[in-house]
Amino acid sequence: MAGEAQGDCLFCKMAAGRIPADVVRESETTLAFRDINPQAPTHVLVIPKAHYPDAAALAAAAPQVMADVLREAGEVAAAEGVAESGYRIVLNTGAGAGQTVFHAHAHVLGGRGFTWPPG
Ligand code: D5M
Repeated sequence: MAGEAQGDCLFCKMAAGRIPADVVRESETTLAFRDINPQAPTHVLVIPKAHYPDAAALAAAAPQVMADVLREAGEVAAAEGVAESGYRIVLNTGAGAGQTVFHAHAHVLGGRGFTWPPG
């Protein structure tokens, strides 16, 4: 059922504290931790603690939690000192777009320049 922890999900295990995470922020509904393979000086993932396979599914089933994720992304950017210079929030959705972990997450990338279109 939507939102229920999945036993084989890496980010569900991190949300439950069963796999270590380099946590930078936590709220009642979200967890923010550093990406293990950073693509920018600041690269933090913000996840809902509950399981949804991607951001669109999260927004459809729990729009307030999606709003929490985006608010926390902004708080991370401010805390990391990248809000002024600009930062990127990325929601890879589907394997074809580069999603590799099928638990919704927002990438918060900052601290360097960005090009458009993205790769
Ligand atoms: O992004 C999934 C991201 O998850 C990718 O940038 C690596 C990151 N990742 C994978 N395992 C870990 C652990 N254990 N800690 C921190 N970050 C991790 P996607 O958009 O699905 O490609």
